[in-house]
Amino acid sequence: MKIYKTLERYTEKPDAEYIASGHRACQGCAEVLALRLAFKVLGKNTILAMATGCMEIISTPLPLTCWRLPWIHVAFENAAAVASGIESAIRILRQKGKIPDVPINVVGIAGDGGTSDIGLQALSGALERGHRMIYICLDNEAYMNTGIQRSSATPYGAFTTTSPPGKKSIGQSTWKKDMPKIAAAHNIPYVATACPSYPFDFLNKVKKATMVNGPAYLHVLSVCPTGWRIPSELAIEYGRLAVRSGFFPLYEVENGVFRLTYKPESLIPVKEYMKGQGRFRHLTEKEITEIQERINKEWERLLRLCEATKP
Ligand SMILES: Cc1ncc(C[n+]2csc(CCOP(=O)(O)OP(=O)(O)O)c2C)c(N)n1
Ligand code: SF4
Repeated sequence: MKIYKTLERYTEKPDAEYIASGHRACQGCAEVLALRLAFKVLGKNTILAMATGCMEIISTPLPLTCWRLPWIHVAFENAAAVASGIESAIRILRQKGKIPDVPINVVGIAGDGGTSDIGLQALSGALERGHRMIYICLDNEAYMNTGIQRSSATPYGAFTTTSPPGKKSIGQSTWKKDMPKIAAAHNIPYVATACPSYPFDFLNKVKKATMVNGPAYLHVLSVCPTGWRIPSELAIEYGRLAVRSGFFPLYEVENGVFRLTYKPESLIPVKEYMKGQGRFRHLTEKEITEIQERINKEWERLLRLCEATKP
């Protein structure tokens, strides 16, 4: 599918907003921007199952909600299980002729904690069963709404309140869990990484996710100025730096075929991405070099995967 540079190509109603203004996201939150864009493509025939995370907290403080869609609260661990149940129910009701046969997008959403830690089991089950649903992981790289605790998606070396750097600690001491590749290992029809700093690439991937017959997994890097300790007006810029440095490559896996959807001519040094972020402020040159070496290796590995799976 070609990447078009107009919103009209992806949605019949570019001006429609499914997240009303007045929600409580922090200034500059790229996570809520990602949702706003995604739902323009998903449209009104969408049912959303959302796990506890920033996006639930900011969008549905009881008794208020900013969602203009059917939305169901789920526990931290089971967004995928609830979405898969909704999908099954719709299928049966259709078979029985109890609801009209119109396309409905069933979407499960959770943060990186709700996905790569506590929701992984439910997600793996739903992907393995082949439900026709879209799962969106909003990866802000920590448990942000409960006070910036580390998750398994927190990058190596980052400060969080549960991975504080000090004389004997570098900060987060494990490397970021590779969730997109874990999803891809389920051999589902569509997996993609995305970032709202590249909005048309992101819209294209959401559109593709609506078109596949089976599960689609979207892993969205969602810059969080509050947790990353950056000025709120720089969220989009940091998303770009993450992609251009190879820290967060943009790629998709369609029926097992890996493809980079944005290939920088050359990668910028990861230091350019890390240097302005308070969460990495304590790192030494030696540690940043170690991170650079790891990124170089993973980038090479991704290029090899793209080459090896070329049809
Ligand atoms: C079983 C369970 N454990 C812990 C919690 C408390 N809790 C709610 S949200 C959350 C962190 C969510 O982090 P993430 O999924 O990364 O979303 P974010 O807030 O970063 O958007 C935690 C620990 C809970 N609700 N249920
Ligand atoms: S803490 Fe981060 S992800 Fe959560 S609402 Fe604020 S900016 Fe967005």
